[in-house]
Amino acid sequence: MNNINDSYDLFVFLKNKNLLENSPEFWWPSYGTFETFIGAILTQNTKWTNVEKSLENLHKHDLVSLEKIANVDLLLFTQLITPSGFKNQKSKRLKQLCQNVIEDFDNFESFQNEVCREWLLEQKGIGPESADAILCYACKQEEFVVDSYANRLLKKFGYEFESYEDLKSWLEFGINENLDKITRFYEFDISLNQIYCRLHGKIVEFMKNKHDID
Ligand code: 39A
Repeated sequence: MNNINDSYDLFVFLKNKNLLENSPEFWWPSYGTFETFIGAILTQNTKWTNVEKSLENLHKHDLVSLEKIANVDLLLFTQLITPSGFKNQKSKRLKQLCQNVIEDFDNFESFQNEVCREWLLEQKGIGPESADAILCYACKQEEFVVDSYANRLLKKFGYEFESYEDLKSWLEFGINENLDKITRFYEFDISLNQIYCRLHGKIVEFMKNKHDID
């Protein structure tokens, strides 16, 4: 079995497996846009393919904008996001969330630049994983997303973590400690946020495609 001492070892283990060859560069489609903000909520407790169907419906109705969702007809919105499940809860929460963003930040660009984890965690229906997904993929902030895939992969390597925050710290620490070495793997300038995106994406793809650790 491969010996994984820290998240740098995990990075090296996943690096040459071509796990992102069919994905966008920073894995999450439309990285850095409002679409990832909605996707981070829609993906709660459902498969990504269902999220894609909801996003397609929203695009067809030209509703992928902060202002439009804040003012959307709730019945129509609920109908359009039905494929991603928990439709009544998610539509109500997403609409309210968009209204709160406008009230506190005025527009999505200011939200991207100014929001912090604490603000997100105060919002109804946003836990640590959704908060970090929004910060990492919609706001390009240096926050690693921890999900059940990361938990299950590290369990295979013999690790168990007591909390979300413990696993997040473990994932971030090994990367930060070896940042110079990691950036040299890339032929282009890559930021810490982008390294987090790619490593998180690799973990998800590795687990979804049922690869083995041997
Ligand atoms: N579970 C997931 C995903 N699976 C995903 N992609 C594939 C592209 N995203 C963006 C979020 N959550």
